[in-house]
Amino acid sequence: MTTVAFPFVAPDGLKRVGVICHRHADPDAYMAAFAISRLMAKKAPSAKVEVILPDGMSLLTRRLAESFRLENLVEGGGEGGDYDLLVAVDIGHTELLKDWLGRLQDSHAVKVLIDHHPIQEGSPYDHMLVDPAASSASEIVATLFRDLGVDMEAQAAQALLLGIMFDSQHLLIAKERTLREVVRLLDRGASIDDARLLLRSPPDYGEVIAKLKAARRLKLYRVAGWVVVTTTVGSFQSNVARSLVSMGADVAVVTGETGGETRGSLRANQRFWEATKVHLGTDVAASIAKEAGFGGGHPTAASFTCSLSEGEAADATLDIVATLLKDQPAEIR
Ligand SMILES: [Mn+2]
Repeated sequence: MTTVAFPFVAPDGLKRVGVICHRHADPDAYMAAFAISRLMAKKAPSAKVEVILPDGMSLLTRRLAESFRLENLVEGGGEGGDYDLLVAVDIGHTELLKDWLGRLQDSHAVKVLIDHHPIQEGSPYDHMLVDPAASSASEIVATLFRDLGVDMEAQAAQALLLGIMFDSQHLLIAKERTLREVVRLLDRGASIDDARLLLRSPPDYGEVIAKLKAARRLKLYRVAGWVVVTTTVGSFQSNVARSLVSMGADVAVVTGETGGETRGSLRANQRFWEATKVHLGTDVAASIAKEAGFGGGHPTAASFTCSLSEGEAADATLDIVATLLKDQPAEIR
């Protein structure tokens, strides 16, 4: 029997529920999944709820997961057999489900997506709770507790606060609705000081070296008055792109070859997005990946994978940005 509200199926009939994160799960995906497992424990106490990590988690997530342990954490393929309900959280591109995309498509389960990334065409879900205006998947889950009238315990509130803070640059880019949701989480017993402490990472020298190498190889352009930088590095592309934007670049394009493919990470500042309406996810990453790869993301943060070399991918991305800005890139030496 299907119902109109989450989980879109009568809870008493549920035996096995899977909550699927994206590959290399970040704190938003993991904490949203953690809170959903708590929500399901209340809605369907007799169901076994598994949180599924199709392809690992980030270092920070792994550290946080020690304080937010899950009873049934499935890493990789997991056990066989089917589920009654599958909830995918914070996925973005279905490609990020890795092997679980096939499992999901073949499953007889009711399939639900909870996401703040734009909906893709041909999504394999029966129901979608998608709100691209939300800061994070965690924010959507926080709202869900309220809508369903499910009591939220302090640990679930803390988990959701961590997810929201991670995806909103520690609330720096949080909108009013997000801040209101955060206050509700604090009322439920979450602590903002604890969240800040937990999200602080010791320096990772692999990342430090990647950033400094990328800085050494940096190419600098002026395009329609904007400062666009490109560089190549084999790892930590998104962290490198983020730090280049925090140094003042309007747009950063970081590409690198790993395991026979090229990954690209794109970042822009809010000023660039507001003035140009060039959407790094749908206009740039999706377009570079169209020929041979996949890509997408948000207006100011996007990524792609493609079969071009890292240098070609950086040049092609720069060309797309320049075309959208109706200008030629002028290299600054
Ligand atoms: Mn997210």
